[in-house]
Amino acid sequence: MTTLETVLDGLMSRYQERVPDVSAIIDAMIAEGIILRASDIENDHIAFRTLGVEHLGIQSLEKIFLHYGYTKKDYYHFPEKKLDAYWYAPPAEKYPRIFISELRVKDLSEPAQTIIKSYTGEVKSDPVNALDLNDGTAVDHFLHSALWRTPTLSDYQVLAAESEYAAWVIYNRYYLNHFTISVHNLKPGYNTVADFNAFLEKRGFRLNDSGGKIKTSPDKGLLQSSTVARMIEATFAGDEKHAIAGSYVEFAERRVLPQFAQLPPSEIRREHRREGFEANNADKIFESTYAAQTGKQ
Ligand code: OOG
Ligand code: NI
Repeated sequence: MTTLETVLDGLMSRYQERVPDVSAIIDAMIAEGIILRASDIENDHIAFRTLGVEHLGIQSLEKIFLHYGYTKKDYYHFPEKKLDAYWYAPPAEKYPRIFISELRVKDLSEPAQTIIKSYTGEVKSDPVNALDLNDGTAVDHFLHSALWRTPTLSDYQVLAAESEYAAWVIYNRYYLNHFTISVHNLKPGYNTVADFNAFLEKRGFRLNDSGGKIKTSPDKGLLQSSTVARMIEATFAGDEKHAIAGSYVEFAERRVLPQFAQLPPSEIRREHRREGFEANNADKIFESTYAAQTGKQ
């Protein structure tokens, strides 16, 4: 296994343990005869959330994936949610794209910034610089260990009132936010987001309906949907327990670009389909962990 594969495997196994919908969806796909085994799933992309403060944020986390041969691509900005993001193209088609977003902490209120910095201030230098990136086990451990003390429930709640994203990261840190099932190469009846959504809903999965259940790019080439994050029991400082949003699962359909519309289906590869992401789709997908979707405070 390459170092990148060790890191990706570690992310996926922790994510699958924490997010029961992952196994439930894979099992439903097998039961429905859509795939034979989990490894038949094409992972379109994975996503992380970060805090834009000194020593952390995109500039820190991205170093891991740039080291493994990922290429930094387009920038996206989300003014209302106070977020910035980039996507990264993988070194080979068999690996997922990566989407990393970052909270513009300096744009939050003073009280929210003070809370965030009381935690992130414990990080005195960029932790990725201290990592041996060729040691996959060390990187896996880093991505699943605490960079700051366990937050208090009251700090979590104050943050959530201003930025649900901030609250999510203060508790969940670099846990994978989602992986994404690529639907366009599945068999007919399941190979569009519309059809796949129908299958998911028939099986009882709840979809994020912010802006509609199907998020479509203006060029109509990228269609996305996602489940609503299930609540997980979080243990805050002082052993206080409270249910908060965990992670979710996303679905993506990348249509063939108009200039390749005449290609026979057997010749269609990744480079013939719509690439990248779409800010308006992403803006709504972020809400998969927000109370308006999860239905919980
Ligand atoms: C990421 C939301 C955006 C996409 O594919 O556009 C996204 C998040 O919730 O952190 O995943
Ligand atoms: Ni996504």
